[in-house]
Amino acid sequence: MNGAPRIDAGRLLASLEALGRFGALPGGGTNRLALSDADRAARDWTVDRMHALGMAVRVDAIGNVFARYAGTEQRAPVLTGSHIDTVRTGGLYDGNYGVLAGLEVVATLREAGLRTRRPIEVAFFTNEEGARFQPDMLGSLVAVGGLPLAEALATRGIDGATVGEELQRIGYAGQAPVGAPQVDSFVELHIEQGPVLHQQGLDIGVVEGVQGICWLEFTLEGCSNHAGTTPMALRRDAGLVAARITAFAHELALRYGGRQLATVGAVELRPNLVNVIAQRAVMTVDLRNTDGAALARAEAELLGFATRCAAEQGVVLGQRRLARFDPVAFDPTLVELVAQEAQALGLGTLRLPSGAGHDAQMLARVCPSAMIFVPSVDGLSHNPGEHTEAHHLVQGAQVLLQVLTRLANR
Ligand code: HGY
Ligand code: MN
Ligand code: MN
Ligand code: MN
Repeated sequence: MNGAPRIDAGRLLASLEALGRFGALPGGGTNRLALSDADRAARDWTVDRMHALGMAVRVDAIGNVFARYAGTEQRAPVLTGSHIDTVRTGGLYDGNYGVLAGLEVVATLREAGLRTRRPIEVAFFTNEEGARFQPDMLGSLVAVGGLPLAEALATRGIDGATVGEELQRIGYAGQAPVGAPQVDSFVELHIEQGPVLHQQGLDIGVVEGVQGICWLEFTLEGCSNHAGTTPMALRRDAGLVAARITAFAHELALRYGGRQLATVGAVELRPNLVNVIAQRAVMTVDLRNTDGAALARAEAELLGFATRCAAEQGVVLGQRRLARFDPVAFDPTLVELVAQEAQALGLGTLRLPSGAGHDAQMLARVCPSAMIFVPSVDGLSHNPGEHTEAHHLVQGAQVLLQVLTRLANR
């Protein structure tokens, strides 16, 4: 174990519990949609902690927040961080852990009177989840120049408000310009959100990349009619087409095998009444694959099926892409550095791809990036039961401290 200072376990764990207060669900877990009142309160609390650590804080025009712990030299910083927005059924750790562990690293270095050569910056990015506004990773995508700011600000969420309106409302329409941050490297610490590390009894995931993501929204316009008088052959049933697309997506994933995944997470029927044939259905399909070409084939096949099925039922199909990101591979040198530091601590490691999307997927476009995973008990996430054992949370933060220190002293 080299002379690196040790993470303060109690302080880290207490900060995770404290942040979990904002948007806390009655039975446990977190509902903190991006730019909601709960997100504003969580942002304010996190910025206060950044200031308390003597960090210089800036907010950019899409609401990303960056806090800098000055180095001994004026050079491009090493960046870490993640997100603090959650899905409606979130846990304590998805995103929050990477931000608070970054602040714990700074607190530990500061207490030890240590400064690295390069500054260390800790960030949280806007709307990583993509639950309220699509696409996901919106803030980091704009930060790296992947989406024009004006287009992002005009994005209307599932509740009708735009990103720009909500940033103004909660006071996070920042002054700092957006556009590829001048950073040396980016390292994101995150829970795995899948079952692999926990099943194999390992401690650290050395993440080699992030799989591709495709989010589609289908709008199906049929004809509402009486459930008791309309012969089956005369129906234009939007609900039937939605159900068939759902079944097709599931079977397509099984047929493709490998790491192909398909999820229909949202379906809304109108008028949504027991005795009325559905006039309208709006649904989403989430496709993922580590193989970019297979993902493109799956998307094309699904669109073809939806088109045919809607036509057969006399239903008008509308479609739009909500998100589309190719798989990314992280920087091999940084990936190796993560493995070395974890193994130097005697931790069990495994190299693996990330199933979930992350801000690192965007930062990898502009600087060498890597991720560190810690186990998720039973792989549960996007669920209030999301859990990571305390010793894994502390070990992950210790690995982050040592990786950041090595990078910031390069
Ligand atoms: O959808 C995802 O993979 C991430 O949680 N935004
Ligand atoms: Mn996350
Ligand atoms: Mn998530
Ligand atoms: Mn363990």
